[in-house]
Amino acid sequence: MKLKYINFRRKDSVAWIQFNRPEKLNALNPNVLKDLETAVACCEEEHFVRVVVLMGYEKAFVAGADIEHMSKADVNSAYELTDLGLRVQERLSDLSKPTIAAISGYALGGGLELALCCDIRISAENAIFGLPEITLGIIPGGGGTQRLPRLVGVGAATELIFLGEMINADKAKQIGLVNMVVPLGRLKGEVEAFASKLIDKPALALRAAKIAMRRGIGIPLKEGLQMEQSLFCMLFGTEDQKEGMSAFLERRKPMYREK
Ligand code: CO8
Repeated sequence: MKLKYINFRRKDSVAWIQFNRPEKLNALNPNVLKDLETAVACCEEEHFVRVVVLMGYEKAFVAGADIEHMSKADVNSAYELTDLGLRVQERLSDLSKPTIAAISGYALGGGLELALCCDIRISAENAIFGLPEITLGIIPGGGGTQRLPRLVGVGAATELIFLGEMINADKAKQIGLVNMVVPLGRLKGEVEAFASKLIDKPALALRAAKIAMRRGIGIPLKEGLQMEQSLFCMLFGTEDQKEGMSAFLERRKPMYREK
């Protein structure tokens, strides 16, 4: 697939979606977002893709929405931009496969918000995180006020959103924004290692766990527990459940099949 603002490649069962607008630190404009949407849709459709990685390059994951583009926006065009952004984010966050954000350099504003849509965030030591929207006279418009407090708690999120200041990778790890921090030179290798652990897991159970957590967070606990029960019981109708439990009893490594 040839896209202008996204390099898309697949290695074995892992799809790598790399932002490709380095001269603007991968700032998001409608064209970048549409290319991202195409790449994400392709990952959903291609059954041999088991894990999806979102990445930038050394200096920037994504430094936010394109401020030059937004500087000309009025209320209607702000709606258009955020409608598109939210649609792409929904596709990313609802992907039926695990997603990993491999973050190096700046992950700011809309860039951090895309990373928040991923299941796992692996950060290089040089990563810088922030929601600087307040410094531009606006607030986060791609889920920052919603997803960030859910992930790191209201206290830490409020500080980031009110002050608009940037934090480094260690601080991001400390507040639970990222799962791990690794040296920049090891970022790709660590992401590959994490992805291969996921590939070894039963795909349907991973999907069920993702649905249970993502949907569960927005509904009352009682309903969430019922949903978990349904998904748990549904998995007893799969080959993978039989294989997983037989392998345990036979003291061998399970060989999962269902994709
Ligand atoms: N938008 C447009 N251009 C940008 C952006 C951006 N967000 N970030 C960097 N650039 C451009 C610069 O203008 C510069 O271009 P040029 O060379 O043509 O002048 C080039 O990228 C390199 O950037 P700098 O020279 O500024 O590089 P520095 O190393 O000096 O600084 C910084 C790096 C600190 C990251 C700095 O570029 C910066 O502060 N960027 C803006 C960060 C920001 O405020 N981001 C939040 C934007 S608001 C937002 O994201 C709202 C989201 C709304 C939802 C969208 C739906 C998904």
